[in-house]
Parts: sequence; C-alpha cells; structure tokens
Amino acid sequence: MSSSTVRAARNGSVLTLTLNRPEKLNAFSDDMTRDLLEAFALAEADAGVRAIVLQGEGRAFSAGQDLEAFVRMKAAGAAAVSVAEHLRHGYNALVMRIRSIEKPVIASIGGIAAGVGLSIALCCDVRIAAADGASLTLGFSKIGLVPDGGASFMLPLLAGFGRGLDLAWTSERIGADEAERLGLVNRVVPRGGDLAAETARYAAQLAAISPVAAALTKRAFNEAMMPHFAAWLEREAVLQEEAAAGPDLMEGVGAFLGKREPAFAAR
Ligand code: T3D
Repeated sequence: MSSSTVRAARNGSVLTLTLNRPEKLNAFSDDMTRDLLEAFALAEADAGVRAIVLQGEGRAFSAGQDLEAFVRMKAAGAAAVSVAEHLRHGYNALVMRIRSIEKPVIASIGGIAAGVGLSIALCCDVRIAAADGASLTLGFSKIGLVPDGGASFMLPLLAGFGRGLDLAWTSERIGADEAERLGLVNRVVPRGGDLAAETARYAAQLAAISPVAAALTKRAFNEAMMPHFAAWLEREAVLQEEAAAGPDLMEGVGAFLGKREPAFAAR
C-alpha cells in the first residue's frame, strides 16, 4: 500500500515506510496518521514482511503535529476539539501498533525529528541516525504541552529520569552523537556515511533472524519493561487535555507560526 502521505517499498522481507510530506517537514496531518496506521496494519498481516523501516522524505524525519492544520482544526471546530480524543484515535493508536507489531521496527533518522515525530521514533524498537543530518528536539514545552505519543514514557526509559526531564523541559535540540550518548539512538552513521545503506544492511540483518525469536523477544521486552504502556498513554492524553485547556497552547503555537518568542503568563 502506498498513499500520497506514506510511501511503502518492499525489498525482500524488509518494508520501508517513508513519511512523504517533505514540503511540511513531514509534519503529521490526520491523513498521514491514518495512512501510517493502515500501512502498519498491512505489514502486521503480511508474513513476508520481517522488518520495517520508518523514515522521512527530505530534510526531516518528522516535525510532529502539523501546527497549521491544528490551528485550522481549532478555528473550524472552535473549542470543541479534544486533544485527548485526537491523541487516542491518532498518535496513541499508532504508537501502540508499533509496540505491538511483533516484527522489528527501525526508525531511520536522517533529519529533524520533533514533537510527536520524535515520540514515534522513540516508540520504534531501535533507532539509527545520521551524524550529518539528524537533529532531535521534543518541542512540546515551547507550545505549552506535555510530551505525548508515548514520549513521557520512552524518554525516562531510554535516557533516564533527569536527562529525560531536562530534554522535555528545555526542548534542547541535539544531534545524533549526543542522542547516542543519552541512549536515545542505538547506532550513528558517521559523517559522510550512507544512512540509507546502513539502515538497509541492519534491517536485512534483523529480517534474517528467526521470526519466532524476533516476535517473542519483542514480546518479552514489552512485557518486562512496559506492561502498562497502554494505560500510560491514556494518562498522558488526560494530562495533555489539561495542558491544552489553558491559553498557553494557542500562545505557543501562535508564537511559533508568527516567528516570535512565546509569552506564557503565570498560572
Ligand atoms: O492534538 C494533538 O494530538 C496534540 C498533539 C501534538 C503533538 C505534537 O507534535 S506538538 C509539537 C509540534 N511540533 C513542534 O512544535 C515543532 C515545531 N517546529 C520546530 O520546532 C522547528 O520548525 C523544527 C525544529 C522542526 C525545524 O526547525 P528549522 O529551523 O530547521 O526549520 P523552521 O524554519 O523552523 O521550519 C521550516 C518551515 O516548516 C517553517 O515554515 P516557513 O516559514 O518556511 O513557511 C515552519 O513554520 C514549518 N514547520 C516546522 N514545523 C512545523 C511547521 N509547520 C507546521 N507544523 C509544524 N510542526
């Protein structure tokens, strides 16, 4: 399956899914979320697919939620838009699918990964990043939000509590080497290297292991470290709804789109 927002390409038993809104830094529209969910569902049902690569077209992995689309959604539906519902039916369903599909899922990060774009990469099983282009930032704090799409779970799991909280609060932008040092990415392709070739080589290696061992190993890790992940996503959605209920979200988004610094008032 290929759509305009997600391209799917098979090479042997490796399926590569490419986020394809490069003119928007692969920011997530509802269409792209739906198309990616469908692509993962098809991959899960296809026994011939033994490893999945997720990557972005152009200079970004993904810049997270499309903020212009978000403003349009708000304007159309006024205050009725529930961020928690948007999360439940979109990003939370997507990251649950990535965690539950019993095949290796590799995020290949060649450019910017921000907001829920980074969350989705963190929810993949492993991450490979290019020293040349990868650039990671949470970004949620800049628009008055809580890290969502599982990021508030994966950050402390991968980077540790203090380092995760630091990145969540500061939204500091880090490169591949620093991300590897913090445990956020597993492998770095050095400057001048070929991310696509390294990703293909690694994906083929994972696709060649016993599918039963691959599946049961992922199940074991999920059950050992994240048995309450689904419940946590629900809690995250509730916290996000609370964050989005105040004025800070629209101030933050307005500041970003207006290319100015946000001015958040005291609580
Ligand atoms: O309801 C719900 O489900 C809520 C859930 C929300 C989940 C989220 O993901 S919230 C977080 C959303 N994402 C962000 O806040 C990231 C915003 N973007 C940035 O911080 C920066 O743009 C980047 C770090 C991604 C890249 O920086 P840089 O300097 O390389 O590029 P730039 O100049 O900032 O951006 C280039 C263009 O892309 C620019 O448009 P222009 O001026 O060329 O017309 C910028 O506005 C646009 N852009 C970047 N990110 C987004 C975006 N447009 C829409 N949505 C974006 N997320």
